[in-house]
Amino acid sequence: MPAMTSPAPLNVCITGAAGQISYSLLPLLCSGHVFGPDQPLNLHLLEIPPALPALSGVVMEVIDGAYPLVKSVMQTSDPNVAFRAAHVAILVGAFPRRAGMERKDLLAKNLPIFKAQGQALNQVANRDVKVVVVGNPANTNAMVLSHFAPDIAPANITALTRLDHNRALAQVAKRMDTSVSDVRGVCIWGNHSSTQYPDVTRATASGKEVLPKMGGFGGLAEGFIPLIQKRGAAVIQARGMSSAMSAANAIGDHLRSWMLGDSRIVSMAVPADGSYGIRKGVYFSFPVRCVRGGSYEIVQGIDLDEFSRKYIDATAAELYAEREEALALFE
Ligand code: NAX
Repeated sequence: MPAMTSPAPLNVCITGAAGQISYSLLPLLCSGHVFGPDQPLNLHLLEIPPALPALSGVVMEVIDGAYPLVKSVMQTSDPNVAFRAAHVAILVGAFPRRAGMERKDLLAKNLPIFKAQGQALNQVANRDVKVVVVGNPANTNAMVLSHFAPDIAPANITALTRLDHNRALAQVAKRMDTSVSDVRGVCIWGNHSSTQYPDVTRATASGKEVLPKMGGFGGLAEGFIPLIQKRGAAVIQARGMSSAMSAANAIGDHLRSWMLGDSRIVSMAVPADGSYGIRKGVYFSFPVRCVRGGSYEIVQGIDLDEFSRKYIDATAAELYAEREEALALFE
């Protein structure tokens, strides 16, 4: 019988590794849930210096998890060390939004972080590194990162809108009294912000149209759409902290679909290429189809009604404005 050889380890970098999302994400990665049960990993964990003591506790827990797939764990505060030879980079660490801060202030605080991380990725990461930006404002942070990483293909940099996608799937399944696995055709357009457009106008659940059950366009506008747009805020209000378990699960879903392929249409914020009239230069969430081996394509040919177009234009306008603000800060 031929000897079974396991694949070479994947170098997976997580930034903000001592934070709450990372704490929920690490068990999913280490157990093989995301990259497969035979895929060994080298973990590269990045934190800012004040959080390194907390990170060393997280590392002890990873070791104590005795995960057979984890071949090594590195902890550092230097992006040039953390991103070295990275195959996958999960950028969770970001400057948090404080009370009274506007989106513009958040952008200004995060720009230097994503500029420095883009430059480091460009220098030391694997040339085909797959990047998912989670830290907010995620779409525009991805745009900044890509700008400062000119040797990494822009399509290899993405931002997370899978949590919004999953929230929409779950609410449709609940209203249609069915399982999430029977729901098709849900997607998120635009920015991971309160302007995002969770689109269920063409969705089906167990083959049945969803729109009539959701109260038609009026019902969507009054109920479903604001529910999804404000779900993150509702979790913060109830829990006193932002979504972490569901965010980690969504990161796992995003990477699994991207790396291993997915028969369903999913949502990812990716570089706009002119599809659906969205101008190049922003990272925009589209419905995408992922093909095994790390490629994806924006689903084409969707006939958008006037109702959807209005929401898509509004979230695009927000991203164009964020891009202008970021470009002004580059000066
Ligand atoms: P935490 O505050 O628990 O953790 C963030 C960690 O990042 C901290 O340990 C901090 O020390 C570290 N950090 C800060 N700057 C860093 C830098 N320059 N390099 C490396 N590490 C750095 O936040 P958590 O709840 O984990 O959320 C992290 C980010 O995810 C936030 O920006 C949050 O807004 C964003 N989210 C994005 C979501 C999405 O769907 N795109 C959903 C969940 C979440 O709200």
